[in-house]
Amino acid sequence: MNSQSNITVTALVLLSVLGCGGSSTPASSDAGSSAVITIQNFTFSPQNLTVPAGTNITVKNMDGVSHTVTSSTTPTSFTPGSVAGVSFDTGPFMGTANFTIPTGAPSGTVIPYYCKVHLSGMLNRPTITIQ
Ligand SMILES: [Cu+2]
Repeated sequence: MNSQSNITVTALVLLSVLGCGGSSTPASSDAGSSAVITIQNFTFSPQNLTVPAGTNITVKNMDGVSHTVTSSTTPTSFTPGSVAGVSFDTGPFMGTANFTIPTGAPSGTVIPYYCKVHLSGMLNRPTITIQ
């Protein structure tokens, strides 16, 4: 093979590689989004969870006592409340519970939540942020 045909082969290989590079990831959709909050040793994790509106959230309680995930207006009011119309409350549960963030939840909304059983006895003051 002379140098001229080497250049031609190189060009063809480059073209075919570039030509196959057209695949793209589909645009993400909020439909079917899911996320997990874990409660362990009286601590909610993650400290802040950022999710799209419409997300189904599973809460895993690893402790041997009942907890709740209950929205409030401020991190330390320890009373049920909402932010921008968004509220949730699992009620006391052991094991696993689920709730869904409303599809209309405004982007940027930050919702504090707490445990109705233990109030300030929980070790952190977590939030959910709407993406
Ligand atoms: Cu609790």
